[in-house]
Amino acid sequence: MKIGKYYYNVDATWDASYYSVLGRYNYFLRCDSTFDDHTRGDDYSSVDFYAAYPMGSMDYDASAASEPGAVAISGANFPDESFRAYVSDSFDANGDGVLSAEEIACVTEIDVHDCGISDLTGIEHFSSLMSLNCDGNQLTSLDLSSNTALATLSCTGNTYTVSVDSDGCFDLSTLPGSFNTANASSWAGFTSAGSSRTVSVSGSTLTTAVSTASVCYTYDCGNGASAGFTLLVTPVVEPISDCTLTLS
Ligand SMILES: [Ca+2]
Repeated sequence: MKIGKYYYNVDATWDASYYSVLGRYNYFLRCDSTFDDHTRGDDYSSVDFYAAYPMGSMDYDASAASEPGAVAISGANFPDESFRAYVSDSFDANGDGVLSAEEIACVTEIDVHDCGISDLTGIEHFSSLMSLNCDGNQLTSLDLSSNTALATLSCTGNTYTVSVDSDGCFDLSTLPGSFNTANASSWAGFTSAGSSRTVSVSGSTLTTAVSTASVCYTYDCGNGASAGFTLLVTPVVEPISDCTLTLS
């Protein structure tokens, strides 16, 4: 089983620590060094095997994720797959799939430019973050209200493609992440040639002319920061109905 960057022995879950906890089981996954009564075949103990499948350096215990201040590197906490992979590769120093309070405290800079990220949910856990570069992604919103140490933000060139219906309407609540209409302002629409087009927002519905190719807005990220985002608009081509082709 792979957790974080390391492999653990799944068969060690069988009464793994029965004798250490009187009267009940305490399941965990053993690392290689504490599973010394297990015999490996040659194919699974070679230098090449260990290089390809690095073993955990300590037993995995899910209770580690419930330590004060610890955050599991999970889909629930970091929904965007690319951002989650970046967090795992960059900040999970011991590779246990969990950000400890100590690991979180070490994170002062995040540079995820051009990573194909559409949702930076999870950024709120990095309370020591001082510098964030998220240029060139597919972000449509950003909440930095918990990043009170942030001093430098670069958030440019974020574009996300949306489809409007034949009335030029789009439901903003379907954007990834936690887009809040109340935080968006200065709406502006443009044709592909750069001419202005009217944009109106009512509730979560954005309405614009069908000829609009892009919609720009300013977003209040909290904590005194703001950023500009762009929606690239693709009109839906609806099928022509009630059409009879007559051959003569
Ligand atoms: Ca960790």
